[in-house]
Amino acid sequence: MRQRLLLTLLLLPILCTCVLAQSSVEEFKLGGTARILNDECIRLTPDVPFASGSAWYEKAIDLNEPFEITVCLVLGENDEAGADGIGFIFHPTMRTGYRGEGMGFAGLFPSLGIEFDTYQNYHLGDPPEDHVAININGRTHHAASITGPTPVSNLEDGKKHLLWINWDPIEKQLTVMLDGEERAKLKANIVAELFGGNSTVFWGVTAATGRKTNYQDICIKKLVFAEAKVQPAVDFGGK
Ligand SMILES: [Ca+2]
Ligand SMILES: [Ca+2]
Repeated sequence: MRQRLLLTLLLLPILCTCVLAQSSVEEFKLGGTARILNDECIRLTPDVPFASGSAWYEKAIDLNEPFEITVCLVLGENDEAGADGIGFIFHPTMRTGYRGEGMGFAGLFPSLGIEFDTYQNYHLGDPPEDHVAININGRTHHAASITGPTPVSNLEDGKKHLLWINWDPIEKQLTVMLDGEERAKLKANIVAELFGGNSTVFWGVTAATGRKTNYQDICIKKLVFAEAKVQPAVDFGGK
């Protein structure tokens, strides 16, 4: 028994170095209109027309290990007059795709995008409600969505909406919970099927406004992930 305890204690530091817990806004590379708001929050866009901002986590992560993103989204206070929403992007380089209705991942190949869309673009098949969807490889039309679009109640209420994105590499399952409810789930071998066997990706978050506007923030609660052992050279579009 004592031996087992000793073994556990010896193994503990090894296990702990695999998965890191980070929670600082300083660890993101900001582009466009994104600015640090306070210790916890980044304002991706101010409430003005035709703004776009991005925040990329500075280190690439290893998708062969679990990751967990716990953040709050604030999607502004303009409902009818609000746009466009917030998108999460996973991509081998730190490059933002087409923004605005493209949610920051349009045109990026290979990529995985999770969108929290607050503006109905008819030509992309957006439902009238605010919605959550998972799209891959930069295709933003919902006919190509692999999960969703799932309509949710109005997100543009000025409040913090708790978001939890969890990747389980054993079960090969990506789960998206918003305000305590499961809003998207994807069961797939993301590394093999989407990223061609490359488990090293960057992740970032983007937002934009158009003629309709909102301030849009992300507030970091807890990030748990494994840094990729070999960090790729940073290809930062910085748009
Ligand atoms: Ca939209
Ligand atoms: Ca809305």
